[in-house]
Amino acid sequence: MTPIQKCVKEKDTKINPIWIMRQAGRYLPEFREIRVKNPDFIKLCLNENLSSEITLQPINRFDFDAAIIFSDILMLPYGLGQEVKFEKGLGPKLGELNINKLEKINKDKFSRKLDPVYKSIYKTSSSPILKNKDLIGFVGAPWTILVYMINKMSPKNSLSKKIFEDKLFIKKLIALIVKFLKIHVENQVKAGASVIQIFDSWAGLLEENIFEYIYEPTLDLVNHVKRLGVPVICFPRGINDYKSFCEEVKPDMVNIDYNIDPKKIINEIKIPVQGGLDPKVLLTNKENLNIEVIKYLQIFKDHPYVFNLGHGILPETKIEMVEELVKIVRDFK
Ligand code: 1CP
Repeated sequence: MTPIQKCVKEKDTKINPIWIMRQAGRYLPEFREIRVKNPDFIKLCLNENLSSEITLQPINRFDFDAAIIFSDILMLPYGLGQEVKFEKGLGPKLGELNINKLEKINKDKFSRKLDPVYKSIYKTSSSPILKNKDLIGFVGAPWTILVYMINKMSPKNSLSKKIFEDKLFIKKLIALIVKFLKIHVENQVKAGASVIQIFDSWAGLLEENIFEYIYEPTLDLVNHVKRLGVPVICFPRGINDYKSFCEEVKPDMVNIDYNIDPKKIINEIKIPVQGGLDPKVLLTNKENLNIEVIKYLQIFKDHPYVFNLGHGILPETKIEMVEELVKIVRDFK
């Protein structure tokens, strides 16, 4: 059994597997080297050899317990035929959203468009360096994908709440997104992903309709992953109430964000937990890192816990701080 599977299925508290969100990314010089030669981000994700190589870069360097496939949550709208571009400094830019066109996309066409992602998973999963490690496949949660598809850019840049007024349209689009997320997840598991993580990066935007837009569609997707026989981790970033999220959606594991008090979580949540550490702590110094990391490890010492951050690692993070982080986690217990 792989480390995360052990944590989920056996509720093993003796080990704290470690991996970090965005572990294959711009803080790694070897990633930057490939990235400058490949300015088109989507094309890079669709290059199965490079995507596989990038996926393994952080494993080669830090011996993490899990790899996460180098891809993006926005490959879903791309697979549905909506244009997706990444502009330097601006983040993603999506093209026109035409629901009539989207409704004409069938399963085969979608899967063919994303086939390099599945080939990359297949190739990576058979790599000897991943023996006894997890290979995590992932998707964005229905709500977060909907936000990007409708807003056509990161809500960080600008967001008009007005775009969520047409409830009928939203319901229709969410149903379509869920249908294709299920196909995307299924293809990833068939290709060799041993765990699925669902990123709901913009769950915190929603103040009402949480049941309809977050809990219900995510539960539908979570049940689908469970039927495929692999553990499913949810990351509802920024949501106020992790307790009711876990009770309603019932993931196998929940990733907490860095604004959440881990002491509150340990009293409220029975399922295995992942993450929490503020990625900014990695920008401070080793003494402070030690204090903050030990805090999480102590709080979760009798709880199945996968060490991770409370959001993605920042590009300016120093390699030696990541090395120190792995050492602290491995030396504990
Ligand atoms: O070089 C670059 O500029 C590319 C940066 C980059 C990378 C390395 C993007 C653009 N995506 C990725 C890969 C990626 N994205 C991975 C796999 C690699 C790994 O984790 O090691 C994963 C799991 C994601 C997930 C992802 N993409 C999320 C969910 C997690 C989160 O950060 O909240 C989201 C929201 C995206 C969209 C996205 N992709 C990239 C950008 C700049 C954004 C927009 C973020 C925003 O709205 O601010």
